[in-house]
Amino acid sequence: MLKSFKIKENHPRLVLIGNSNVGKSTIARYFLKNKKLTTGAIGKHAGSTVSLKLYDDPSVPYQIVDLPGFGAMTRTSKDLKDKIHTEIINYIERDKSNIFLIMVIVNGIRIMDELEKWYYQDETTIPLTFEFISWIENIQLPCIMVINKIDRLKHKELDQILHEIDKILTDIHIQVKGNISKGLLKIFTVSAKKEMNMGKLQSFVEEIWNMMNTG
Ligand SMILES: Nc1nc2c(ncn2[C@@H]2O[C@H](COP(=O)(O)OP(=O)(O)OP(=O)(O)O)[C@@H](O)[C@H]2O)c(=O)[nH]1
Ligand SMILES: [Mg+2]
Repeated sequence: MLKSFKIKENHPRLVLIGNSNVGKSTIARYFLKNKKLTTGAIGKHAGSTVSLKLYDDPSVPYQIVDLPGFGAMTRTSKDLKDKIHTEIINYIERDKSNIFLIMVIVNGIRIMDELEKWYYQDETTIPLTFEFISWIENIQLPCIMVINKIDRLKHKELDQILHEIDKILTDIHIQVKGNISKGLLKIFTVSAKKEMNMGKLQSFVEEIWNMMNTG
């Protein structure tokens, strides 16, 4: 599926990764000047983006890679999910030198259910999102975690989510770096749809972008 996508040229890229329906395409749209580039990519049905999309907007200094959702897809077999998972990892490894930041996006409305299902019922497994963050740390790329759809959450619910995420990160020995280096740098809580905290997210991406370019 992703094999048709061949990246040849050297160009800096911002990579968006996360389960289906978390809002990757909506976030990509926010970062693009030419909003038409995402036409048709934002869908109500989970799994609407089934292949890797590369957004190349001449007004943005980097390209944006919108990766296919790796889970929770309807009408998707386990084999296909595993294949997508492998393709995502292969792509990142292959394109590592071009990637200046990875955004790991989660759906704030669903994250508690996911933690419940994957973590608290069976303490030997961690949700795929955290598996990815851990893997990104190991390959020494910078990433941020973005909790989206906070417009649908009460303050108390968001606090609880942040508390639980903090706990799981501690359990898997991942620290939020808070400065510009490798690994998990920061956690953002946003609503891409209602444009809540998106300015903060954009400023941070710009900050990293500037750091990378001034050495
Ligand atoms: N309430 C709310 N809905 C959102 C937000 N961001 C995105 N959505 C909605 O969530 C749905 C999925 O958004 P997409 O941007 O298509 O998500 P995606 O991660 O690209 O999904 P796939 O391509 O299927 O993997 C759409 O109906 C969006 O309008 C948000 O901040 N709040
Ligand atoms: Mg999409």
